[in-house]
Amino acid sequence: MFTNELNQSATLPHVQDCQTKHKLHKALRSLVREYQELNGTEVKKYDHTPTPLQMYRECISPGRPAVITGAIDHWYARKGWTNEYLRNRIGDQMITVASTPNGLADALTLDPVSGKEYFAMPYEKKMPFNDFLDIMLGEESEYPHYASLQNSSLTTEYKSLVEDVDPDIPWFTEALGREPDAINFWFGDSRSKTCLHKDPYENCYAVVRGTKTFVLLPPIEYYCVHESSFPCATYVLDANGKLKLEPLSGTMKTPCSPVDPSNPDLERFPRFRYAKPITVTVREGEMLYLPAFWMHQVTQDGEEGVIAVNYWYDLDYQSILYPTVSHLRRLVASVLDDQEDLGESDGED
Ligand SMILES: O=C(O)CCC(=O)C(=O)O
Repeated sequence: MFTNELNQSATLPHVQDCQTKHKLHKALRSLVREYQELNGTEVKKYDHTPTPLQMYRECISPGRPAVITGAIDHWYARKGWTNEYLRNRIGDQMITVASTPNGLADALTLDPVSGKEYFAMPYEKKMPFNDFLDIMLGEESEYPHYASLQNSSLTTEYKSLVEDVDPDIPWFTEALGREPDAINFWFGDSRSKTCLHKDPYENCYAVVRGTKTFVLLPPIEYYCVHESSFPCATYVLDANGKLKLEPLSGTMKTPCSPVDPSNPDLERFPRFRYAKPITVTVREGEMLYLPAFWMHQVTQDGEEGVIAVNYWYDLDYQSILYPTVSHLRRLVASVLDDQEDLGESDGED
């Protein structure tokens, strides 16, 4: 009788559901562990520019990050981008600057007014480059400022500086067989931080001034980052010139990971304990190769601000990476976390 009851309960849908979920959790943890055992947490270091074949075999094909020294030594920008030069060249030009009260753009943020959590986008304003540079050099400003526009900003807003760097990373272009899609110019200081996210691009990220620290997680550790969908809001100025969050109308939600990988709250995000975050410091003159879909958080440090230029190359959509990552996201979100579909958008989220 007792055995029969047990057998019956085992066939009840909610019990089956729990068992399936338990098996899935176990399987996903094995996947993460196996990848970690095979790859470790090593980041390759090159003290010279690698050949295209070396780059392809050792980094692009296995999807492993690398730090390369000496790749941008020949750029005029390396020594030539002094404050004086930048003022002469682009000082009067209007540039787009992102601002948030806490220095975190595109981040999960608790709105103190409504008590709700939003995916918060920064307040974007235009200002002359000279005024922005004054802030980077220490002039007081109420909020952090970050020149971090990502629509190939170097070739649009900063096109007077284009000649000071290479139009592509030649050995990387040859390894991949295509030209970069976008070249971005970044200028910020330690008050601004980029939260954990991933991009559908192969990324060659060169630091021209200061230091950037990346916390990296491979796409397989996607299981660990508790991605979820949140309503969106944008920072706007209120009547007193203070930043406040304004929810976006409509029902659109944006997926994002709420975990801070440098200081994870393991009670709220227990799956993060299976992750093995890799911290990489990229110094002036160095370049980071960041493979597509690797999750990354970025902080920066430098006395006169931190300048970087990065090249985004489209990933190879025919490789197994894209459908695998999409599948992993859907599996974790819809089956394990009982969430709505995260959507097909695999953009810069
Ligand atoms: O430098 C930063 O703050 C962010 C860089 C980044 O997220 C990227 O290059 O994809």
